[in-house]
Order: sequence, then C-alpha cells, then structure tokens
Amino acid sequence: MQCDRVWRDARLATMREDLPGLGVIEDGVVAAQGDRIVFAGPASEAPTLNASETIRCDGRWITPGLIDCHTHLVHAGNRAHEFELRLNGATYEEIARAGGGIISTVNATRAASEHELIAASLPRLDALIAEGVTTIEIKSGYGLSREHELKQLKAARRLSEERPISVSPTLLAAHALPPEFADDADGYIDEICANIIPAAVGVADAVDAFCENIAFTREQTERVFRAARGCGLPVKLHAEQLSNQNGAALAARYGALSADHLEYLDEAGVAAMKRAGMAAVMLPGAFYFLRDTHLPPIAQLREAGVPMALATDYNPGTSPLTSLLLAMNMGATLFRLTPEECLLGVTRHAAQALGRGGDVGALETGKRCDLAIWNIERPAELVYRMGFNPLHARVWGGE
Ligand code: DI6
Ligand code: FE
Repeated sequence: MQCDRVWRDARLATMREDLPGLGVIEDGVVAAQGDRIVFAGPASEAPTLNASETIRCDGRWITPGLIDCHTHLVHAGNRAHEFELRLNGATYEEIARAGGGIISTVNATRAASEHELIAASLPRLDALIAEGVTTIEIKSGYGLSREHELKQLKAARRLSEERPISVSPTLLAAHALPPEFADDADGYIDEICANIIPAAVGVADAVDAFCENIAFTREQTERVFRAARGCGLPVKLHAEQLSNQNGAALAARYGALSADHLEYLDEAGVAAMKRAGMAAVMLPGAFYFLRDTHLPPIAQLREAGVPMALATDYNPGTSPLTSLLLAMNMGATLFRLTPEECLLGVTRHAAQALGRGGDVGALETGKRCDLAIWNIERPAELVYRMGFNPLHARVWGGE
C-alpha cells in the first residue's frame, strides 16, 4: 500500500469503540495518505506499506489528537478583577446581577475588531495546541448582536487559517442579555431567532444556549432550539450548571448533540439524555474556579451509559483554563472520573459532542490523521500529572 507517512514502534490508544477500554494496541502502526488514516493497528497485521516517510516512535504512546469540545476562547478583555471580588466573598450570580461577569466581556469584545479578537485568542489557542489539541470548539456569546456574534464566529473560523487546528464554531447568542434588551429578554430571543441564527448558517456548526436562573428560561431556550432546527443547525446546551431547569431534558427533545456542565442534572435528565443518544460534557474547570460543591451525577451517567466528554470550558469568567491535561486531572480528582473516562472524554466522546464522531476522535481507517505522540509509560500519566506536558509530537491532518 502506497502512503505518505507511517509511524512505527508505537503503542496505540486507539479509542476505537469496537475495542475495550482505550483500544490499546501494544506494537502498533499508523499510516496516513493525505490527511486520512489508511491503517491503524498491530504491526503484525499491517499490509506492506510503501511510505515516503517512516517515523520510528521508539515505544512511545500515540493517542488521537485531543479535542477540546467546549470553549469560549474568542473574546477581548479579562476578568482578573472579578477573581479578586469573588475571593472576597462575592458570588458569581451577584457579580452577574450587578452588571459584571459576561457583560463586562461583552463590552470589551464589541469594542474589538475581528483582527484584534484573533490576536487576543492566539496565545490561548497556542497553549492548547502545545498539549496536543487538534480540534477545538469555540463559542460566540460575547457579541450579543448580529454584527458582533458573527464577528466572533468569523474570528473563530479564521483561527484555523492561522494555526494547524480544526475549529468547530458554535453560536451562543443566548448567553446573556445585551444592554439594549436589558428589560426585554423575550425581545432579545425574537432578535436571535429572526436575525442572528439565520445569519449564522454556514458560519456556525451548532447553536448553544445558557438555560439558567441567571440567563434564559426553558421556554426561551426552546424558542432558540426551534429556530436553530428550522435552519438545519444542531443544538447543544449549557444545562443544570447552577440549578435544575430541566434543560437537558429539553435539549434531548430537540436531538441535541450534548448537554454541558450538568452539576444539577437529575435522574429524569440522565434518562432523557440516554434515550436521545446525547453526550454529557463535564466541565470541572468551572466547578473548581467557582469553588462549587454540588457534583454532577457521574455515577448515574456512568450507570446509564451516557458518553461523558470533558473540556476546559475556557472562558474569562468561570474557567480561565487553557490546559486540557489539567482539565482531565480535575475531572478525575474532583469528579472521580477514571483516567480511562477522562481520556475517552477528550477524544471519542468529545468528537461525539461535536457531531464529528465519524471524522475524528479515534485511530481508525478513514478518520483524520490527527495524532498526539507522548513520552509516557502509560496513558493514565496524562491524567495524573498537574502542570507537566509530556507531548513529544503533534500531527494534524497527517502532517
Ligand atoms: N456558563 C459559564 O460558566 C460561562 N458561561 C456559561 O454559560 C461563564 C461565562 C463568563 O462568565 O464569561
Ligand atoms: Fe461554557
């Protein structure tokens, strides 16, 4: 078989669904033709490979490139001063209700050009790329108007022209109330449904909303979902983060890709997500940064067989975290996810949360050749350490 590159003498954590656990292959080979995997499996079963380039991995581990499936990476400004306020006792809700929080980032983001947003986001993106991230989801949600939401989404897309990474933009116009609709939440939902979602077709890959007592109601969220589905866009939801609004069950009714946060998810919500084939996205960075104590129902999600993804939720207010490796450690340490669940959570299950399970997230023929090659003795090291990056090499699209 003719191929461009082959990686030999490697231990593969394939994350294949048809293999148990991490899909480990001890003496493995990965071959790429263009940006696709043409073989990933035991060296003993490999066809004759005529490769232009052979890379000897000397026993290193290869995983699929990591996927950060929930970020608010594109924004201007920062909220370090709120960090000080919260350390002096102010709650996230109090700061939000006092006009701080999301709205202060909205003001900074509205004032920034698309170019300035890209420049501000690149250092954050580089931190994730340095840890082997090859696919990233980036939400809008700090523009809160047609002009500025599209500006954020276009900046997110352009990041994939600036760096070797796949970007999945998500419209999150229903993130907070903009000042011009301060007393008219329903009026803003009208604006989102009539003017922002239709304009995001072809720019956003999905539509998200913040269903919460300090954000949008179930009814308002449902209107956003109906408009998104009417435009052929899949949906996902920030659900049950601070209270139980039964948002996950609503998302399930609209065939959502995922429900995210889920600290207050109940049994009925777990069952609804299972029935709908949704992914649960765990965001321990926000739990940690907010010093939350109400754990998501990990055991119930595990028992029900709901695929759990895990992401940084990078955002300037509740999770200024640009390390997916540290997010995995938090998932294990705070949420008691197993190392295997954490690793599947940033690969195969993260791909599912983005509706890209057929394209990335596992080492198997036909998927993108996105690889992370690690200087580790066992995969659990990627979850165990804090603040150490054992990445040896990163491959994006076979390069
Ligand atoms: N939940 C969160 O934790 C972030 N957004 C959301 O829906 C907070 C975003 C911010 O504070 O800037
Ligand atoms: Fe978020």
